[in-house]
Amino acid sequence: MPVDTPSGEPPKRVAVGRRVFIGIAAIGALGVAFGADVQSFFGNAVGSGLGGLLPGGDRFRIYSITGAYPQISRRKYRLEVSGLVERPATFTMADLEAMPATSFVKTFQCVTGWKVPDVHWEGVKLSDILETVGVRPSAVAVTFESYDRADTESLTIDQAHLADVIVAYRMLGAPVTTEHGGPVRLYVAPMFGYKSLKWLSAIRVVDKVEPGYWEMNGYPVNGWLDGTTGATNPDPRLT
Ligand SMILES: Nc1nc2c(c(=O)[nH]1)N[C@H]1C(S)=C(S)[C@@H](COP(=O)(O)O)O[C@H]1N2
Ligand SMILES: [Mo]
Repeated sequence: MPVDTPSGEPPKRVAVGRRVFIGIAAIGALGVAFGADVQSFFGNAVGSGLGGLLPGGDRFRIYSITGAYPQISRRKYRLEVSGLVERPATFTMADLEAMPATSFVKTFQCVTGWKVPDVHWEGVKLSDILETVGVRPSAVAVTFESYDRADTESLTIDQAHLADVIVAYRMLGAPVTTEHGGPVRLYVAPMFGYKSLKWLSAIRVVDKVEPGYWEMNGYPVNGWLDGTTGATNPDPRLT
């Protein structure tokens, strides 16, 4: 039940020209289905730092720019990798699962303030995928596309090679659900949640950083959780 509400994620500097739809799927400690108004109140309250006082604390808010949750079966899922690479490739679920898996536990943080501690993630390192296709020397950045045909994201080549940037197929101890961006989403562990694009459809290696959907709406391109804007970033092309 997507809810037509003004953006749950007010932009820092740039006016949002369109509304962001926030679908509500995972709510209530007891599985109680709150009404949309109550939930959007929680969303706003959490964004203003009251999250710990409310029953919705420590829970994922399910976001979808479009209001829809693209349904892609594991059998039909494909990840296209192209651009400035030696061997463009299309990965199936089986291809991804045959690659070395990496897993870790980390607090998930949305830039609006809500966070979920101790989230277990599993998938393939983005760097392993990039190695498989062979990144050309002219590569500067990587862009990501979603099956929702709305969200886009980008990382520099150096960021894309960090060991905790993964193409995730398991989350919270189970296959990534449709609401959370399954069967495959990106998880950029060192950055705020908006970098972790859901329903990942394509990875393109490109020659410049292309700000994604949330960046066009005012969020920093370098969404480091520690708030730095490039100090920990080894790539001077980014700042
Ligand atoms: N395709 C897509 N990916 C997305 C979003 C979105 O709206 N659409 N929202 C982002 C934001 S702002 C956050 S905080 C996380 C939320 O992940 P969740 O919906 O699994 O809780 O997804 C990110 N990835
Ligand atoms: Mo977010």
